[in-house]
Amino acid sequence: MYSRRLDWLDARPVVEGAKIRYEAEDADFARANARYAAGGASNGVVVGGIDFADSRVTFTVRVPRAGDYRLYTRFANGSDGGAASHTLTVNGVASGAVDYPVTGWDNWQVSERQVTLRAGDNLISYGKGAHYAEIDAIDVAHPAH
Ligand SMILES: [Ca+2]
Repeated sequence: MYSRRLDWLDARPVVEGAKIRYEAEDADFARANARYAAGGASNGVVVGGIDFADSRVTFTVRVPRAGDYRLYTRFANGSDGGAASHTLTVNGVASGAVDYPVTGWDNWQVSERQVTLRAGDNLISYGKGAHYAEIDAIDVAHPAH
């Protein structure tokens, strides 16, 4: 039986709990670069080179209402140094990190955490943390009630 509530985002229905994908290569990135023909990647393209203090990958994520959302980051970490991370900034506020175990390059896995978003547009920005990782895409899930 279909029993999930529908929410509305602009004129579109959104199923609560459903993941909405945002490709990293479609995000606004600086001091980082799109890498094409990335094996196994969503849409075949990822963003890498997030290697500098001023590197940023910023997603505009639009949600129907304020609340806690699940943030799934598709990443690969082939760092020799071990576990990697990106700093996370949500709407200009430092919001901890996204952690990435070593997977090897082009082995795309998902790192999951929670973020608090406001109704409408949100800026979710990744910056360099420990070691190095590439981002393929993020998925944002609307909370189920
Ligand atoms: Ca991608």
